[in-house]
Amino acid sequence: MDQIIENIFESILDGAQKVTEAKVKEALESGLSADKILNEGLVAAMAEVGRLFEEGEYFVPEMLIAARAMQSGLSILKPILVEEDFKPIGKVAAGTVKGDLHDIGKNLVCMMLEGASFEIVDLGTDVKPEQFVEAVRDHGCNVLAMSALLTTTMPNMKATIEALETAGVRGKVKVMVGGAPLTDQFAKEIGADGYAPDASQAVSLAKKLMAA
Ligand code: B1M
Repeated sequence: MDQIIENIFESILDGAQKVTEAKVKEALESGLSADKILNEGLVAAMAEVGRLFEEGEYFVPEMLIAARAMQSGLSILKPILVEEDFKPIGKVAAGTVKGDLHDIGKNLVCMMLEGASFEIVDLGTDVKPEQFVEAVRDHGCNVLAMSALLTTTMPNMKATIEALETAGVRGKVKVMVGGAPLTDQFAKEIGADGYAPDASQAVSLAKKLMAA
């Protein structure tokens, strides 16, 4: 691993937000690609945070400050990953489902979709089924993107699809789902139109769903 990527990785584990920001800038200046910094530095560090949490070495406060450091690094990469001045190819309503506050993966998916010229209506976290329905109805979204990181909140994806059906708007929107505990099988079971395991595959999926 490049020394500077290692520094970014360590700074996130330490929750050292300012160091993460400085090192991400330094890495870009040294010519490393935003993609490499993102995947080998930021995303890899969060996976390690998860492992340390599982082993009882990290607790919620450590996860939280690591997440803040990761988000600061991400905000520096955003202008590079997302092109300004684009003509939208579709509108996506995105959010983390009810009861779930994890937003790093969802933000990354939004950023990549924006970079691929989708307009994003970001509903944030803890989004109730009726809020998703409202967004589809009020903003005329073509795609609804739901994220869940907790096994306990995954059922709220099905509840959202049911709410779309009840409101009579299910046929107007393609539903895609993702998040670490999900599988393709789960997506099929709940009646989603597609599942993507990561942010870049979320872009291909959204394009495929738009074309269908
Ligand atoms: Co939480 N947490 N957390 N946490 N947290 C996990 C998810 C956990 C797996 C940790 C563990 O035990 N190893 C575990 C869940 C266990 C389970 O459900 N089986 C867990 C737990 C238990 C909890 C709490 C219950 C802890 C507690 O309070 N006792 C609590 C719940 C709070 C709540 O939501 N109601 C909690 C809280 C938190 C923090 C707030 C401290 C913080 C979140 C901060 C934030 O997001 N702003 C946090 C964090 C940081 C994590 C871990 C460590 C990292 C998550 C992350 O950001 N990963 C996580 C462990 C892990 O995932 N290994 C963990 C990086 C991110 C880039 O990846 O989100 O997977 P990810 O997104 C990927 C893909 O999944 C995919 O693309 C992304 C990029 O490639 N993707 C999509 C995601 N959404 C998509 C949507 C798509 C397509 C692809 O289409 C629509």
